[in-house]
Amino acid sequence: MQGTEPAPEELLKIAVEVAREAAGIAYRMRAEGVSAVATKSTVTDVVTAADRAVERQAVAALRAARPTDAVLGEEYGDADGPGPGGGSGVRWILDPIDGTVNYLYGLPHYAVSLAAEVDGEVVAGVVRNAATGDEWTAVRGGGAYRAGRRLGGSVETDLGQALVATGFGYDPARRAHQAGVLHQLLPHVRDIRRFGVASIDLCLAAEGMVDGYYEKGLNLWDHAAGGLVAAEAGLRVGGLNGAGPGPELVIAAPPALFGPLHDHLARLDAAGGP
Ligand code: LIP
Repeated sequence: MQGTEPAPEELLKIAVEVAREAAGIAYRMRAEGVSAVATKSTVTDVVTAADRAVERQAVAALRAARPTDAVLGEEYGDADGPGPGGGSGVRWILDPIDGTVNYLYGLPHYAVSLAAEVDGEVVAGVVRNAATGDEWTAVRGGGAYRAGRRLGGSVETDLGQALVATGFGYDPARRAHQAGVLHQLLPHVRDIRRFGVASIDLCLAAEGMVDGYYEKGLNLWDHAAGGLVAAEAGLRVGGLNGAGPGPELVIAAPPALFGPLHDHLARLDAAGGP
């Protein structure tokens, strides 16, 4: 297994096993009652004991499966320092509980998000809603699936008829800027949905349960796996002006909607502000 480049399907198999076990722990700890352990970037950016426990367990499982891979996790960062460590060329990108505020409040909408990156390119990903068991998977070039059904995204071509999901950061100044963008975008779309979990938002766009998604301020672990699911469902996933998806902005929409949505977001400086 080590030394030769692993097949994306092989990495997906490991990702799904690890994500299912991690989701089970998250779900059980939720049932036992959750308390915020600490705050991170702002007083509303909470981390729970479960975020940390799930990440430790998932990293240990990944280490057992592929000892020389690198792991980047939301709570403990780069286990092996910047970039692929251990010489395998593989790096796992993990959000142990995406949607921590939902998790804290008991909203059944939070996910384990795990992607495998080979030589800097995400080639496999899984997003598992730990509360409902909904699970989205993708392999680069191999399509995106949920419950054995291949996903194809929305067929909507008119932005004015589009249901768009988005999200807001933890910094009040950033939220004020995001609200300004939303205020001006709202008259140009059907409606907005704010579910609170970027990884699942991207998968709902892959399913066509929303027609598009955008958000500023995401970390790689928020969008790596969900972004592959969306791309493998035929959506365009990127930033502004040809940039890739990143902290400035992540936009995901079918090709027909990506341009109009992009242009509004550029005009409204959605990648700007604090
Ligand atoms: C969350 C994202 C969500 C965003 C929140 C937060 P977390 O990630 O999934 O889309 O709006 O501000 O970043 O903090 O729950 O891992």
